[in-house]
Order: sequence, then structure tokens, then C-alpha cells
Amino acid sequence: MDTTRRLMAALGTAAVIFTGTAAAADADTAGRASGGVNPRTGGILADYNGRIIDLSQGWAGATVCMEQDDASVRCYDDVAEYRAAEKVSGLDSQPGTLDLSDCKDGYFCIWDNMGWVGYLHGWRAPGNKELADYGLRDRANGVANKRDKEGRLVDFRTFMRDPVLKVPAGHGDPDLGSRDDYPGGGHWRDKADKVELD
Ligand SMILES: [Ca+2]
Repeated sequence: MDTTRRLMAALGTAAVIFTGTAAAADADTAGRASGGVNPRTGGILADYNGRIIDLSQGWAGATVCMEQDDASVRCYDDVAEYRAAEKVSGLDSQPGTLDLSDCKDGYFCIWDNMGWVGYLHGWRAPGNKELADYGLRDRANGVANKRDKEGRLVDFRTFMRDPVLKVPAGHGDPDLGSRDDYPGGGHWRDKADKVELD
């Protein structure tokens, strides 16, 4: 077999493997409801560009995901699309950037970068949200609580009590790395593993 044919054979094998993986992923999510759970991964399912994605396996190009009134989850390519679809003013922000105003009233939000920037996810309903199920474990760097009840960030630890950062209603922090209140010293950057909403 010459070099070209070896390469073609290798590509053919790769294509078959890729097709098989895609089919498995579709089987997990096809026909399932946005806001539901992928039983194989535990991941939260979201509606993104007309298909259902499993957030625990990556955001597939989305940058904003929001829980909806009906408990479904909807994701958007970018901030402009999100603001237009959900009627968010974005008045205090520069074009193309995320900011505090992108967390709507009634929502608890986390961003993966400090300064209200980066991947943004917001929740409305009370309950415990395991961030790994949303593809956001150890990633939160900004938080805002625009609900009327307390929210908390929790860091899972072994051999010690899980540290908890309380975020009262109406409060937030654009830079969890600047906080010095992590138990035993250190900061909250890239640490949160769970969101708890009263
Ligand atoms: Ca953690």
C-alpha cells in the first residue's frame, strides 16, 4: 500500500469512528426535552440552534444559556442574539461584551470570566444545580443574584466541610478571584461546583 492509500485508509477508519460517536450522541439527546437530563451523563439538555445539546459535554459553540419560565434551557451563539431573543437591554455594556445587565431580574447568574464576561448561565427556579451537569464545574469567576432569595456557591472538598459562599439577594461579585474569604485562605476563582438557590 503506498502512502496515499495508507492515508485514505486511515481517514476512512477515522470517519467511521466519528460517525459512530455522533450517532451515540444523537441517541442520547434526540427527542428529549430541553431542561431534561441525559440519563447516560447526567448532563442538562438545552435547546441550541434547533437541536438538543448536552451541556455537560460542552456548549457546542454557544456562549449564553438561560433557564426559561417553563424550566427548559435555551442557548445562544452570542450576546447580541441572546439580548434580542430575551429582550435584554445591555444598556451599560459595550457591543459584543457581556456584563451585569445580561443577568436579568429574577435570575441567578455565573460567568466563567471575571468582570461579567465569558460564558454566562442563568437560573430562575430554586434548587441545587450541580455545575458539572452544565459543563461549568470549577469555572465560575463572576456571580450575580437578581432573585429575591439567597443563593450559594459550594465547592466540593474531601476531608473538610464544603466551603460555601453566600450570595444574598441583590448582591454579586464580578471577580471571585479577588475575594479573601475562602475558608482557610485563598480565593473563589474557578472553584464552585454547585449552585444552591432558595
Ligand atoms: Ca471545585
